[in-house]
Amino acid sequence: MEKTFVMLKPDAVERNLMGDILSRIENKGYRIVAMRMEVLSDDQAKKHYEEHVEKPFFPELLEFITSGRVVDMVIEGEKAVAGMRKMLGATDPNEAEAGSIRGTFGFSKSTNLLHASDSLESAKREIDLYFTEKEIF
Ligand SMILES: Nc1nc2c(ncn2[C@@H]2O[C@H](COP(=O)(O)OP(=O)(O)OP(=O)(O)O)[C@@H](O)[C@H]2O)c(=O)[nH]1
Ligand SMILES: [Mg+2]
Repeated sequence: MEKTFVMLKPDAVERNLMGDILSRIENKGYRIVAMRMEVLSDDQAKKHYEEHVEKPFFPELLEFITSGRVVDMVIEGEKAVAGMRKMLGATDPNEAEAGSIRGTFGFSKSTNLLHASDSLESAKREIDLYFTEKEIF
């Protein structure tokens, strides 16, 4: 069993896609271990996306990810890290597989609905950023 970190981004919440996305995750058989809605501070967003802070697109990413409510989640399941990335689809929704979440609902690379950890190592780091050990049993 693996745990991974997933975040519904402000566009997913704003567009009332929470239910659709959560039911896909549940229908897949993954367990939603922990979940919280919040508005990220600049500081939290910089920690979350630390590998992108120097990238040219970072100011746009920072503005977007702090622009509204997000939903932080820990998802558990067999091979859940790679499995959730597959469910998301490619970063650019216009290149994402048709059946994926981004491929189904998304249309813009900068507002692509959700985030999921890209490796077990990132999952551990990101889960620790958002949840305490006590919350993720
Ligand atoms: N405008 C713009 N945004 C980008 C570009 N590359 C990445 N981003 C944004 O930055 C986010 C993080 O980039 P990556 O970590 O490479 O992509 P990802 O892992 O599919 O997306 P996340 O799950 O959000 O981390 C993406 O989800 C995009 O919204 C780019 O070239 N231009
Ligand atoms: Mg990423």
